Amino acid sequence: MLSKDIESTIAKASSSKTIKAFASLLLLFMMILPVMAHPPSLVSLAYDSQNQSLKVTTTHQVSDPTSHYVFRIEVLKNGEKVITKEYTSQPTPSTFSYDYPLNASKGDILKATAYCVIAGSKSSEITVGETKLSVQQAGAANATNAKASLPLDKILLPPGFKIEIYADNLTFARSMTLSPNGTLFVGTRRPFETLDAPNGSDLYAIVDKNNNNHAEASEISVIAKGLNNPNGVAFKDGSLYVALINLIIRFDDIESQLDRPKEPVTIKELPQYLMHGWRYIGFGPDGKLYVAMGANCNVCQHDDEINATIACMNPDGSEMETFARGVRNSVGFDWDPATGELWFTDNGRDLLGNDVPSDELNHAPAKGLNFGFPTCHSGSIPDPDLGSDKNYTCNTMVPPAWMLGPHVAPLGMRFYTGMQFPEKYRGQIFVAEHGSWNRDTPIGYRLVTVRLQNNTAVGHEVFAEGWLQNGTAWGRPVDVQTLKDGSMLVSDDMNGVIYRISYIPS
Ligand SMILES: [Ca+2]
Ligand SMILES: [Ca+2]
Repeated sequence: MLSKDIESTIAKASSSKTIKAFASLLLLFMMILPVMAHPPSLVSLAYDSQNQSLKVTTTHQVSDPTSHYVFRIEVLKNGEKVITKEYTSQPTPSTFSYDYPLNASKGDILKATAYCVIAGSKSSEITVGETKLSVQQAGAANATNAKASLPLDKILLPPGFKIEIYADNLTFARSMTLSPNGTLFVGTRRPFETLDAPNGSDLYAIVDKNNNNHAEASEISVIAKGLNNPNGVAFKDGSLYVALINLIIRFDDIESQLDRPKEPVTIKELPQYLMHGWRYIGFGPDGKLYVAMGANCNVCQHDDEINATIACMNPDGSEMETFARGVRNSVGFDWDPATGELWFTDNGRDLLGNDVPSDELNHAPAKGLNFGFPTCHSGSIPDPDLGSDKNYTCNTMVPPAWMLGPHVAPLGMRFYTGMQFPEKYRGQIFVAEHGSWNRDTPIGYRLVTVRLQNNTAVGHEVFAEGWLQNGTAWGRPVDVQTLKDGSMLVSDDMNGVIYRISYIPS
């Protein structure tokens, strides 16, 4: 609307073709810029006392408003829910407004939250009768030069451990993998709000050439730019495998050409699902490439066999088959070095409340198991819509090996195979919790360990916390990776950094 007004104003001011052309260019620039330049997502409220009507205006930049849209608007009056409206698309690919009849009087506090169908929500609040409109800007944080300002002293670790910055300026750093030579590869994924932005995100490699346990700028290579959310990385026989949303690609002989790699080879085409489409990959002890295929929904039944599974294939992409089904959204897995068996994290469905279901750590000792989604959550909770058939039972599904808690968002996980950390950590699973996005009281934003005994999970404790302070997160752990010296790297996509946690015996 704003752009149109400006265009017509400029066009009216003169009939000259040049000025009209300039106005069109300006309009084009204004339309393109927000998508290219990591737009903020805004929610603003305006209350019309005379007509007893609330206008909720949302900015949500998307390329296709029928597949990526604000699906729910909720309004609270003085803390009580008074409006819930659901939608199956949004009216425009950028800014749009909805008007709702609402009785409110001076002093009432109105809070509106707009929920994206993929993930993420934005809120804003006003007090009726106040002249100044309260607009809350809540774009995803993306400080890439944050090294100096990150409050690492807030991170609590067990005695003897310390945390420092290993690498920074790695915009949207996500999954990590280490080659046998010690090259660290780092995948990335854009924030939910700009997942489909045309400029994509980059892929990094780090070689700590001077062995000082820190990646100087000269030790970081950008392998590729502008990829479609290259979240997953895996390394085998000299080649780097990268999972984008819609492709798995392979860079051959990558370590000899980190700065100017040859064009990658596509080994597999995957569906372009935005929701839960950021793929995690890894090579199993069987030499197969495993890929997590997240469900293309919060909760749904689907015809697409590949949806909500962990699949595996030959390294050339052939003979893809389902390894595990009923997996909603796994963004981390690893094989127990003691047994060769797969363990994986899974993120539970949303919108069942603050405290259910629990996110999961799962154990898949064999192919062909079903881990419950979408009918059965955290082992015993039938889905209120899809699992309520009385003929249905959770008994045939594999329950979680360990309940990690609701909405903690467990992503990367690894068995600790190093020798630097004390004995009690060896063979344990470290899990990075990205943290909740839609829980009233935020939870997660930490590292936890799960203790195994006789191939069974028997305990769970917090290892590192402090990224969440007074309900506000300043960092979000994504993946963990042990270095050869036994120290542990932790990626953080909110700050675009990798931390290194080491242990120094007293
Ligand atoms: Ca270095
Ligand atoms: Ca499950």
